[in-house]
Amino acid sequence: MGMADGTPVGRRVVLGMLAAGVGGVLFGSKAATVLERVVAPLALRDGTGLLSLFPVGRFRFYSVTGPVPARSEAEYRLAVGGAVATPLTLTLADLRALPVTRLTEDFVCVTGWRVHDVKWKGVRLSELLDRAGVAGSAQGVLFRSFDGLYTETLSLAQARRDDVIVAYEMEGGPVIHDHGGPVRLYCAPMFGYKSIKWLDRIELTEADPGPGYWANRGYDIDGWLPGAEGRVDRPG
Ligand SMILES: Nc1nc2c(c(=O)[nH]1)N[C@H]1C(S)=C(S)[C@@H](COP(=O)(O)O)O[C@H]1N2
Ligand SMILES: [Mo]
Repeated sequence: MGMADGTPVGRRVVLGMLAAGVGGVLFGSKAATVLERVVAPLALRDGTGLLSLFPVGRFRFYSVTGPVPARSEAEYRLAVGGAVATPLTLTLADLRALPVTRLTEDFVCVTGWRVHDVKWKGVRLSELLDRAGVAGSAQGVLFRSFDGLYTETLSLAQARRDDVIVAYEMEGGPVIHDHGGPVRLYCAPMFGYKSIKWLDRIELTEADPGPGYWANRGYDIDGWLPGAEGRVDRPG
């Protein structure tokens, strides 16, 4: 989200050309293109986070916490816990060994930017829930990020949709760090803020998990894209 939604760019907003060093941290030292090195460091800071002003590739990057320490594919673990029969700790290899789901959908941020036909690959969240064995007492799902701040939540029915995946590939390659890699949630029927980046824990909660990071700040807790709630999964 980043740009103060629906409000004119106000005095809180400082348009800063970040020092090249800061851009390097935010966008990764392995930035592949000149675009990423030269253009991406032009960022808008609005008091809630940092948003790249110009697309990098087809995307903008957004993080409420600014730079997030990278986690390598080898050290990455995803925990599934809380109200489950069998808590899981999954490596990236474990995730890749599970049945694959591919989705191609527009990625839509509530602030107005949209990326058409983004290809995602991962494992259905429902697959992980089934493997962990959701307890009858579970009321919802809470997602945590290794940025240490961002959270998201889904109802059990939302979490079981066919178009909600734990994604490890995007646009034909690994989910890169800036996009929340090695693993992020991709919740196709909802606005981008539901797709938590740098996912490291999925928790089945005994109470209603309530709002996540942005819903706590006024956004709709469900975040349905127009028409998407009743939509059936379109694989591909
Ligand atoms: N951990 C974390 N996840 C996050 C965010 C964030 O700031 N931190 N921003 C959300 C918002 S508002 C959007 S639009 C998308 C942006 O994804 P991108 O940076 O890959 O374009 O990630 C979502 N997930
Ligand atoms: Mo967003």
